[in-house]
Amino acid sequence: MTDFIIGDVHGCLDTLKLLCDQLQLSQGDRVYFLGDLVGKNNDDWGVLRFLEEIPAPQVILGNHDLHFLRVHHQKWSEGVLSDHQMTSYQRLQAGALAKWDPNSDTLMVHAGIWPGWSLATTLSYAAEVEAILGDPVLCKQYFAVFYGDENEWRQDLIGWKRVRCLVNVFTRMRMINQQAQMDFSFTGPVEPQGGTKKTNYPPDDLMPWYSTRSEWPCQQIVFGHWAMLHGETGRKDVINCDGGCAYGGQLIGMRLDTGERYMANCIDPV
Ligand SMILES: [Mn+2]
Repeated sequence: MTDFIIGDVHGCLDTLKLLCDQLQLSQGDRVYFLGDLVGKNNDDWGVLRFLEEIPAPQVILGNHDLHFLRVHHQKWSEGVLSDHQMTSYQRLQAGALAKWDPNSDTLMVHAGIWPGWSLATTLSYAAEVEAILGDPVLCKQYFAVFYGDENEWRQDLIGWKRVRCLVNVFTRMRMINQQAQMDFSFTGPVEPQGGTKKTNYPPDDLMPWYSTRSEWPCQQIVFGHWAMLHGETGRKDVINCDGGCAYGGQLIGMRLDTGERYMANCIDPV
């Protein structure tokens, strides 16, 4: 009975199989996927179908997963996908925006959480979006107004602006500016705390979302989404597991109870 986390797969099916061989999964184990299972022109449907072979897969949704759901929503709702694709679509659509593992007191999200959110707040905001994805009528309406750069969370946001802002926090956020707004343009590397400054690091008025606070409402937060961090935040309580597999890097796995890491070098075409 071991719990594992796997970072951003991005359709890299053969690399995922390599990593799963290393994890030596057995019945009773649980595997949390940190989001972006799909979406870099690799074998998206193949990865989703492979989840059938993984014991208790726990899907957290990333920005690419939501885009994939939107792209295939019409065909899914008309029932014209293949049987396997119908099942795969439904499994992805049932994914979460945030998951919390009580045994290790770990919060898992694709991109991040807003500064100041408690654990209960985070899970309830995630549930708001999950409820929309799970409602055929609301989901269709949401996908019609899908894109928006709402960059500043406020509790009094309502309607689709609220939904889009929550989705931006959970699935797109990296940097926050001095006005406490999300900056969606910077995707590059960040100086590790205690590290040495390099020239391609971000402007001084931006900081990573996880640097906005020194303590979390849980033991640790694990996230993906940010390949240029190369799996390093410089902090033990905020752990990145995106090894940039989609860019020829590694797919990262992590054991939840011990923090032990596993790496598979990407063998899929990128
Ligand atoms: Mn992402």
